[in-house]
Parts: sequence; C-alpha cells; structure tokens
Amino acid sequence: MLMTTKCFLLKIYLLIGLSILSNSAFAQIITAARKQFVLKNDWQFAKDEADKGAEAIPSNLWKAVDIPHTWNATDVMDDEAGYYRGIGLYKKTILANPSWKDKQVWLCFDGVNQEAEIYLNSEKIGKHIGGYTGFKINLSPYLRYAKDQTNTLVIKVNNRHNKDVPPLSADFTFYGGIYRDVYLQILAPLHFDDAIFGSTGLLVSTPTVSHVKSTVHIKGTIANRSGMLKPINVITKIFDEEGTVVSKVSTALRLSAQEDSCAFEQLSSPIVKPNLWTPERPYRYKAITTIVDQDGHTIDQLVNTVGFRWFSFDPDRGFYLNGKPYKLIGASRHQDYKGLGNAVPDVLQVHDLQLLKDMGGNFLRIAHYPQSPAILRACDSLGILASVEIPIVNEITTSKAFFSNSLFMQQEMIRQNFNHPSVIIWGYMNEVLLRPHFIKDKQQQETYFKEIKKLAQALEDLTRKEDTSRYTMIANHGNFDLYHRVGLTAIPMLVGWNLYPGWYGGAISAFGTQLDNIHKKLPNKPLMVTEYGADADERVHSFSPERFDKSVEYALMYHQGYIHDFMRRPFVAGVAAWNLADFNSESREESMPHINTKGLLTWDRKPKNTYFLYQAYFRKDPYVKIGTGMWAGRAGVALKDKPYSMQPLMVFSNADTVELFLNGTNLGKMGVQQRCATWAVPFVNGANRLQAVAYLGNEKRVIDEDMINFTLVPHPLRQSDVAFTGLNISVGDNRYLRDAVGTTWIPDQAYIAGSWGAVGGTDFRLKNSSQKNLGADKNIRGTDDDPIFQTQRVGLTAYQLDVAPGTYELTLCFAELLGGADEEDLPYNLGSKQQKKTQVKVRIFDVVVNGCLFLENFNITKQYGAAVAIKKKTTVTVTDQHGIRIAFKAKVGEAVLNGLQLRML
Ligand code: GCB
Repeated sequence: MLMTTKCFLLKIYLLIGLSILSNSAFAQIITAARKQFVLKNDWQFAKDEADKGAEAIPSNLWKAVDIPHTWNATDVMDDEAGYYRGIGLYKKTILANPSWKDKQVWLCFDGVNQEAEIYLNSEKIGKHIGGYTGFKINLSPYLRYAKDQTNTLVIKVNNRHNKDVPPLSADFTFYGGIYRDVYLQILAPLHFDDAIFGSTGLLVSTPTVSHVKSTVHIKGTIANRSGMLKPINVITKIFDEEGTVVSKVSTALRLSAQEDSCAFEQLSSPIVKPNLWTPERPYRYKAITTIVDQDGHTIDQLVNTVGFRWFSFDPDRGFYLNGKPYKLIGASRHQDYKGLGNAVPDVLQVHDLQLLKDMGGNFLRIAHYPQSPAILRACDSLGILASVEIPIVNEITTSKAFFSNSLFMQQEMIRQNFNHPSVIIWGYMNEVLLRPHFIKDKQQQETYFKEIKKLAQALEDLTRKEDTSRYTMIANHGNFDLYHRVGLTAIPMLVGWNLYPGWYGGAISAFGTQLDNIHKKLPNKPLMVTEYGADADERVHSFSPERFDKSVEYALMYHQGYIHDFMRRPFVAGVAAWNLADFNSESREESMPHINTKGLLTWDRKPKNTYFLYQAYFRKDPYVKIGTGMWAGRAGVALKDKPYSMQPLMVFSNADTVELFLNGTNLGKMGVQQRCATWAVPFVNGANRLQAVAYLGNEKRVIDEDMINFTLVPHPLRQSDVAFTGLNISVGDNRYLRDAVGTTWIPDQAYIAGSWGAVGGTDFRLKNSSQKNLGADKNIRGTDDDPIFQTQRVGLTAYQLDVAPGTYELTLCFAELLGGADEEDLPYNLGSKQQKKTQVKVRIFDVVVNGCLFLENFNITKQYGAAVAIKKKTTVTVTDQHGIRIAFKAKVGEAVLNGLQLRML
C-alpha cells in the first residue's frame, strides 16, 4: 500500500537522461500536456541480505541493471530448493532540469514485488505493500534542484514472506524486484490525480448503453498544488475511430489555492446508434478529458478508451454480451516467461493475448493477481473479455493488517483498471480453503473459516460499492460442500470452480457430473470453470497415455473430454483453461522441475498440440494442423523386416474429413471426431513429408492444407533392413522423451529375442499416492533430462541387446528414486493428502557387461545420494551373434536401471 508523505508545494526541475515512455499505467495515452520518462537504464542493484542499507554496501557489490528486473530469474531453476526471498536495493542518480520549473514530479511504479520503500537523498519518502498493483510517489517536495546537485534515489525491495500480505502460499513463484516499468511523470501543478490508489484520477463508465444510444460518465479528481485559486474548465470530448467528435461535455470548476482532491462528475450527451464493443469488432471510442485554464490553455489531459457494451450472467443460460449469448472461452495466465522470470517486456506480454485470440479465445482470467497494464490494454483492443483478481490464494492470516492490505489491494486494482471495457469481473479469492489452518482443532478451524467469510464479505461489499457495473467472483477448488458450508458460495455474484477430475484424481468423465451437481446445488448462481488442466511436458509423448504421465497425449484426451462436457452445458457461462502457458512454480518437482506444465503453450510460448486442439475447436476460419507440437523429431521401433516404424499421428481440424499424404503417398481420408483425426503412419528413416488436406462435408472442397516434415530415427530389430545408428531407451517407461540435445528416447520393453529389452523386474510406480503413474516426481539433480531418470526398472536380472557384431559405446543411467528430502507427493496437490517421506532402500549390486565386471558393489545412495543423475559409460565389442548382455547381480536389495544408450562406434 502506498503511504504518501505530506505534500508540500515546491517548484522543481529535473534533468534526466531518459527515454520517453508511451505506455504506462497512469495515463493510458500520453498527451502533450503531461510528460512521462521511463527510468529503464543506469540502475545499480545489490542484494542486502543483512538489511544494512545502501550506504553499507561496498561499491564492488553493486551491479548495473535495467528495469524491468528480477533477482530470481535463474535461482528458481537450479537444483537447490528455494530461491532468494529477501531484500534487494536499486539505486539511481537523478539530475534536476530547470525546464521543469513549476511542475509536479511523480515517481510511478507499475509493479514491485512485494514491498517497496522509496528513499530520496537518504530520506524515506514513501512505501508500498503488495507486488501486483501500481503506485506513485510525489518527489517534488524532496528533490534537490540546484544545478550542481544530484539526487540519489534508492528503492529497497523485499520479497520475504510477510504473513500480513497476500499471497501467503501459492503454486507460483514470488519473484522479487522492480519487475515492471518505473517512470517519472512531469505534471502541471494542477492535474488529474489519485495519489492514494495510483489510478489516473479519472473513472470512466457507460451508464446508458444500448444499440440506440449510449452515454459516458466521468468521475474525476483534480489536485491543485499551484498555491493559487484556479478557475478552470474540464472538457471531455468523445471521438469515434475516425476521429470525429461524437459528444462533448464541459464543467466549470474553481479550485482553491491548495486543494488535494477536487471531485467532479460529467455525463456526456447521448451518442446515438453507437458502434458496440464486441470480441469480433472491439470498437473503441476515445474519451479525451482536458483541464483548460481561463485563457483556453491546456493544463492537463488524459485519454481513455471507451467501449460500449453491456453484459450479464444467467445461472441457466450463461453469459450474454450486448444481448447475445456468448460462451466465454479462454485461459488463465501467469505473467512469467522462460529466462526472464516476471521481468517481461510488454511486447512479449501482449503477444500472449494475440496467441489467445488466435486460439479462438474470447476470455482471459488474469490469475492470480493484477498484471502489467499492457495486458488489459491489449484485451480492450483485441476484444478479449477479462477477469482480474487480487492474490488471496490458499489461505489467509486473520490479522487486521492482512484484512486491510487485502481491501486496499482490491481498491487499487479496481481504480487502476476501472476504465477498461474488457473487464467484466473483479475477483478476490482463489481456493482459499485449500490449506485450512487448525486441522487438529475443529473449533479453532471454525473461527478461522468465519474470519475468511468476514474478509470475503468485506471485499464483496467494497467491490460492489466501488463498481456497480462488474460482477464479483470467488474461485473455489472442487470441495463444493466445504465452500458452501463456510458461506463462500453465497457471497459473490458469480462462482468460479477450479476442477481437475481426471488429473489430480478420478476420471475425466467425472467433470460433467461435477458440473451438474454444482448447478443442481446452486441453481441460482452463475457458474464459470475458472481452471481445469493437465500437465503436458512438451518433451513427453505417449501412445498409451495415462493420468499423470505428463504426456501431451494424455492432456489432449483430457481437454477433449472437458471441451465436450462444457460445450454441452449452457449453464457453464465460461471456462478458463489452466493455463495459457507453462509457468514457474519453484517448489514443484515433476517431469520438468520448477515448472507447472499445464500450459497450452510452453514457457517460451511455443504451441503444444493442445493449443492446436483449441484452435480446431474455437477458430471460426477453416483450420487444419498436423499435430507436430514439439514432436517433429521422432524415434521408434521398426517393424520386423520393414524399413519403417508405424506410429500414430494426430491432425487437428474443424473440417469434416481430412486426407493425409506421406512423401506423396495418399494414406487415405479420415472423418474428424472431436476436432481430431488419427492415422497410423509408416514413418521412414529420415525425412517424412506430411501433407494434410481438409474437406467440408461431401462438397470435397479443400478448406485448408498443412504441410510438415518429420524426421524419424528408427530403432531396428536386428533382422530389419534399417541401418543401426543407436538406441536410447527410457527404462521402466512407456513414453517417448526428448532430451536436452534433441535426441528422442523410446519406451522400454520386456526382452524380445532378436531385439532388445529388460529381463525380469517390474517398473517403478509410486506407492501410497493418488498418482499411480510410472516413475517418481522427484527433481533429479544434475540433469535437465529428469523424465529419463524418473522412471526405473526394479529387480531386473539383465538387459539384453541383440545387436550385430561391432564396437559400441554403452551408457547406463541410474538415479535412486527412494529416500531423499522430506516431500509431499506433489507440492501443490488438489487430489491427495500429503505423503510421508519415501523409505530409503539399501541396494548394492554388480553390473557385468558381456562377462566383464563393469560396476562392482554399486551402491547409488551411499555413493551419490538419492535423486541424483548418474551416467556410467563403457565400450563393448561384440564379436559373435549374442549381442550385448548386461547382467545385474543384486547383493543387497534389488538392482535398478533407469536408462540406456547405445551408440555404434
Ligand atoms: C489450482 C490453482 C493453481 C495451480 C493449479 C495446478 O487449482 O489455483 O494456482 O497452479 O491448481 O496446476 O495445480
């Protein structure tokens, strides 16, 4: 929260080597009347773990950085648990500029995570709590403006856990730093102002809106720090997209000599037959509001976007925009990006919205916190409806400070984002009963629940008072009865449900039943599915997908099932897939440690096949796409005596029929079902040129074509004709995995004579867990190829490779999957209770390759510890027809093997 220090009237001048910023939170469009300078370069940064202050940090510890910046861009990905949560200092020198005499100088931040203290010339001049809303500080009273003086600005930022500041815990990373833009605003002493909540000072709404006529209402505050009585006029002109003025309103005001907030309201004359704002045509008017002095000179000016639209939610029939039914289809979004953390330039952020639009989406759930101002600007211009929420996630603290911080954040969020026509929902809690406190003391727990309800009611009341035109929403996890009993389903106007049957537990088909039950129990409450999703590690593929295998193919099945169910239920007003893109959640240990891979896009925004599925469902134009995803480099087992490997290939389309060609050969036509057609394709060694042609009905009309080149590295049986190059096997696994150097590893098999495979043993499966998948969800240290090391064959006696005579390089991969640090079976698990630490198993074994002792008394845990990637390499020369036999001789416990690579030398 912002604590502004007392305002004095001072006339100050700044001279700063800065670049002009055109996009900012505080004035959507900058006009000549106000200047903004982004403070991007020439910052110094240092960590201050001991909280000694900027003066105590020696000069060699400061390093040059640019803003946006986070200090956690890399440590969230290393093998050490946790990331730096502490104090970081930012320092910058500012010079006074005489040309800014008689102005007001504001320092504005779009977002600093999570607490900030601002010091100018060693004096503390303000602070702000909360990492996701903007704030501003008036520098004017504190600046040194003499020509020979400089000003030193220090921002002390802190991302430590603070029990009074939401979020307390969550499945995302609380990156520290000044991670959004910082800029200076140079304003006239008399200007539009909202120093407390960091808005522009103008709230724009459309009280009357219809096809026939619409009006614009402006509610504003003006500060007069000129020290003089000021008679002024405030004029608002509404322009259409052609630049024609369609309405004008003028208000005369007299501001006293020192007035911090003079309130005014304006109502435009009706705009007849307005162009409406819709997802298909987001027509945007401009409201330009100008403060003019008695001589007609412009003193201040702001430009706001106006979209004429009205909307409603109906408990049975869903969402209506401008009187027409719309199903809200879209995704939730986190703001971070591969390699950048949360310090992401606006251009990349806006690209996300374009990707959502191109997917056929019309809705964005801005989860779980307000994001860069660029996001809602892009929603306005692309025609994407949006919900925004504050980060009360999982739990609350029942302190006064937590309550007041939450309420203040809600108010900041509403005031700062009020003017966007794209916003339709204000949210304020996500799965707040997921981590209920006082598990062992039911009475105390009830008191805690009452406090949550009290906070929800306070936020609801505040939101409805602040904005009568939007809906309010709480997003709950699937425990309906608990939320209902605590009273949280009654408070908001709209209830969001985060539903994961078929992922964290249960079957995909349970989703529809769950929706019906909720609707039956809450027949009068509009409903949205605010989350649903399944992990899809872009590197993991399966032809026999199963729950929790992290394969893109399981996620496809999951999304197909969900889309089928929500599209058939008109009472589901809208849905937001979890998540638009993969995102960082530092404490997660899964196939891709630290990453939640439920994105339809990868962390660096490459489309997965799930994204193509959505395009096939929701794009309106003819669409066909071969499901390459990141799966164009395949590997597979060649059939006996056949120089190819038969593998399924999915094509996504909104046509009726698709025809597929492989290297010019017609593989036939298929009917499209659930926007997908699957062929068994005989992939050959090397290049596979695929072409898909889509047809509408019986018209035999080509509606779209897609062409793609796949490569396949076949892993042959000895008898096959294909030249042997190598073998990469993920042992104990039924999935295909791409490793860090781009090699595809294939599933394991039980030994087949004339081929290869494991002799004896069983595949490792997690016990006592709701996830019955192969392998362990453990961060395997020392590798980026975790999925290869996370599966294992346990108790095998041999691994046989019937390869032809020759010399080979053999690599065996090991990792102990039992024991290690205390852990939950998933750090963020909606499905099951916490799992106890896995028991360490002692295993000592020898590995003998073609009769030669290769590893003696191999004891993984003792020699390396649990969950560490180990590769053991040797050279084998095969001189007879018996190939390579790797014998595992257990001395204590059972022998294990996690992966195997063979390369012909
Ligand atoms: C949820 C949470 C979200 C998590 C997601 C998941 O319900 O609201 O923050 O990331 O589940 O992937 O588990």
